[in-house]
Amino acid sequence: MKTKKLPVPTPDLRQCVSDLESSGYCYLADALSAANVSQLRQRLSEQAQAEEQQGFAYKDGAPDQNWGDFRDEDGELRPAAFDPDAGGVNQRIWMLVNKGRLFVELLQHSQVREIVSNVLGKEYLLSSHSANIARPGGVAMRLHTDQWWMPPPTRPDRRCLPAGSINRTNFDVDKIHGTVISPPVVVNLVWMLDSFSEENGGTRLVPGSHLLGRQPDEDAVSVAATAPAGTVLLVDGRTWHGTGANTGNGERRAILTTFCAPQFRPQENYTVGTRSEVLMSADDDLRMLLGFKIWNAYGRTGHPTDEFISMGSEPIGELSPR
Ligand SMILES: O=C(O)CCC(=O)C(=O)O
Repeated sequence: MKTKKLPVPTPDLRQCVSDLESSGYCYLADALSAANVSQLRQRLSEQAQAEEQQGFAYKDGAPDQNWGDFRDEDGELRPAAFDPDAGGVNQRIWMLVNKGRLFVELLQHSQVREIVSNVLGKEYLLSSHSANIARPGGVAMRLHTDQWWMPPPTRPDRRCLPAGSINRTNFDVDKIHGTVISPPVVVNLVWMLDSFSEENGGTRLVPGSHLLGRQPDEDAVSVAATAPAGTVLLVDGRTWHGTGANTGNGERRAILTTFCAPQFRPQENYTVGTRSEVLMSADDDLRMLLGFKIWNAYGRTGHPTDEFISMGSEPIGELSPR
């Protein structure tokens, strides 16, 4: 049987687009310079250490972490995503837009943005911008997709799970796999600040799973993302993936940036949570990513034809004629 070649790091954008389409992920080689990687490592490590010292650290990847199994309507075992109280050795650092200019600058990477636009179109939102430091002893994360909430296609005669009732452990999956599937509405980036290997917990990926139209199978066979520091891994929102187990003896630092199409709700709420100094220096592109640009009259606070919303101005309230 002829096996399909798996994506390898390449500086060729057309190859990246093609790998993303056929395998559900691609690697953009040398996306970050060595100097940039080293500055990002330093800022990230300082922030991680400070969050730990000051009691804000969020940890996961404990050996006994309950990632949660559940059975769907048909009795099939489905994986849940993470347990918020898991504990463990891996450290997540959230809301990077507020934690340093270097992190904000990553969002302007033109080649990466070109690949993302190819999937999501001209306008999209930043859904989350965080980091995951996978440490020795951290166990593998359950395979999941990054658009698990997407109501899947269905049949006219089928009773669906109400869209608002979908959660990380309760998906609606019709058994019409292979005929129609949902489009990608999310692209996830993994900026490698250390070289990724099987040993240090390189992201697990199931090549081609983006075209299966369902949530991950319990026994799916995955491969580890392996590439040098400075590479960006781009993952289609439907691809089955998760952090690998770090069985090595060094940290695997990565920045995780997720974009979603503008009609969906981002994971991190930037219109409320972005610090004022970041907003003050934001250009229109960053304001779009952060959700301040009105999309087809959605996201407005006043007139539907306004282009952007702004912070700090009091909305029109109850009025009386003069
Ligand atoms: O850390 C990684 O390699 C991937 C993390 C991931 O899949 C997630 O946070 O959803």
